Amino acid sequence: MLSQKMIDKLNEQIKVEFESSNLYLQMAAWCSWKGYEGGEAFLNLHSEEERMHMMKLYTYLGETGALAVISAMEKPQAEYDSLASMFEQILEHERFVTSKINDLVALAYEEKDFSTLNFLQWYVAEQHEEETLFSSLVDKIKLIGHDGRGLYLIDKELRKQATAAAAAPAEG
Ligand code: OFO
Repeated sequence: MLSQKMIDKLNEQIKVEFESSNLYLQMAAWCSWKGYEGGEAFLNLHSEEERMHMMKLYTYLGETGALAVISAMEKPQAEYDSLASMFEQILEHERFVTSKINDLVALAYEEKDFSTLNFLQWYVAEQHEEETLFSSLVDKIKLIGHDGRGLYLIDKELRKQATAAAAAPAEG
C-alpha cells in the first residue's frame, strides 16, 4: 500500500509525463508547419512514448489500489525560433523530468517503499537513454550547422531516428 505522499507525487508525475507528451506533439505540429517532416515524425513518436510513460504510472497506481488523478495541463509553447533551439529546449525539459524521477526515487528510499523503488528503475533507465539521445542530437545539430543544407541533413537524421524507433519492439 502506498503512502498518501507517494500517491500525490506519482500523480504529479502523471501530469509531467502528459505535459511532455503535449509539448512534443506541439513541437511536431511546428515541425510540420515549417516543412521538417523528419522532425515531425520523430516528435510524434516521442509524444506517444511520453503518453506510454504516463499510462505506466496510471496502471501502477491502479494496481496498488490508489486513484490515478488527471490534472489540468499547461499549454505548451506553440512556436520556436529554430530547430536547434527547440532541441536544446527538449534536452532541458528531459533534464527537468530526470530531476522529478530522482525526487520520486529519493522518496521511495526514505519511505522504504521497495515496490515503488523497483517500479521507478524503469524510469531511471529511460531518462538516461533519453538524455543521451537528445544530448547527441543537440551536438549533431551544432556540428552540422543550420544553413539550408544543414537543416536538410538534420531533418534527414530525425527521419532516420524515427524510422529506427518505429521499427524497435514496443517497450512496456
Ligand atoms: Fe521523456 O520523459 Fe517520460 O519519463
